[in-house]
Amino acid sequence: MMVTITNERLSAQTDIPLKKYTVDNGNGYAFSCLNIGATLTSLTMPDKDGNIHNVLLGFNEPQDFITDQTYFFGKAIGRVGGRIKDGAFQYNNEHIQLPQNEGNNTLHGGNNGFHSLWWDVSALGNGIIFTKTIQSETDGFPAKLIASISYTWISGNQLQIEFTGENQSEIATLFNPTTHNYFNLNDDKTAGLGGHQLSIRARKTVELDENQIPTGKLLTISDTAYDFNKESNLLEKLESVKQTGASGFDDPYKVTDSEVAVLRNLDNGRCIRIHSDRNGLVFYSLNATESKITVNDGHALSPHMAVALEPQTLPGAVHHPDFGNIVLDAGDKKTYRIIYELSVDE
Ligand code: FUC
Repeated sequence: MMVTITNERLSAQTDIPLKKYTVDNGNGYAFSCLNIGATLTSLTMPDKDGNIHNVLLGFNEPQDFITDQTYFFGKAIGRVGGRIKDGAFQYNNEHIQLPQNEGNNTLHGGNNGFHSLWWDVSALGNGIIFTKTIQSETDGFPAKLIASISYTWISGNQLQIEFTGENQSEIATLFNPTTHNYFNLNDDKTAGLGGHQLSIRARKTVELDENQIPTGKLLTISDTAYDFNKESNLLEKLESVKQTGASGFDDPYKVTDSEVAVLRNLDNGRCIRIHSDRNGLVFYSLNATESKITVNDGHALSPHMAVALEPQTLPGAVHHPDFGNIVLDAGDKKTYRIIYELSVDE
C-alpha cells in the first residue's frame, strides 16, 4: 500500500478555512474529507471493469457542508447519534439537560454537534486524524470532551473510522458517536438504488413512537419488509415497506454480528462490508428531500438516492439500560471503530 495525502483549500474567502484532504491508497481506492464536521465527502473505488467512481452521496456546493442541519451527508455525528427523548437524562438522580434541536428532543448531538464544528487536522502515515477539545459551552453537553476521529486505510482496501472520546472533567457525559455516510454504488446517482442488494445481520428493530423516539421495546422482524437477514433487493424492499404506510426505512436494528451489513451492486460488482464493535445500526433510506439541494455532479437531490447505514450503540440507551451504556464517566476514555471493507465481485 502506497498511501499519498494531498490537500486543497475549497473557499476563496479567507475567513472560511474550508479544506479538503484526499488520501489515496495506491490500489485504486481513495477517500476525501473536510475539516468542517470531520466529514467524509467521497470514497472512490473501481467497479468490475476497473472504472473508478465515488460511492458516497454529498453536496455539490461546498458551502452546504458548512450550513446543513438536515441531511448530515458524510458527517461525523456526536457526542450522541440518534434521538434523545426530551433532550435530557438522569444521572445519579440528577436531571441533565441537553440541547433540543428537534422539537423537545435532541438529534445527532444538537445543532452544535460534531457535524458543525471546525476540527484540527493532522496527517497519519495511512490517513488523517481530526481532533477537537469540546467545551460544554460549545455543544451544550456536560463535561469537557477531548475528541478525535481518524480515517485510515488499513490492509485489504479497508477504510477504518476510529472515534475516541476522553472526558476531562469531574462530571459524566455521553458518548455514542457515528458517521453519516450515504452509499450509492452506481456511477450515476440519478439511477437511484437500482442494482443494489442489502443484508443486515439483525433479527430485531427498536420500536419507535410517533416522534421516532425508542420506546424501549424490540420488535421481531422475521419475514417482514424490515427483514434483511437474507440479502435482499433494495428497491423491492422499499416498495414493500411503503405498502405498510412508511415513507421508507428509518429504523435502528439490533445487530447480531460484527459484520453488521453488506451492500453490493449486482450490475457493477462493487461491494461494501460494514464492520462495527457496537450493538446497533440505524438504516435510513433518505426518505424526504428538498429538490433545491444539488448533490454529486450537480444533480437535484431526490428521495431514496442513497442509503445511510450508521453503526452505533442502540438509540435510546440513555433511557433503556438494556440497550447499552453510553455514559462516559469523569476521567474515562473510549474508542469505537467502524470499518468499510471495499471489494469488487467479478
Ligand atoms: C437519520 C435518521 C433521521 C434523520 C437523519 C438525517 O439518522 O434517523 O431521521 O433524518 O438521519
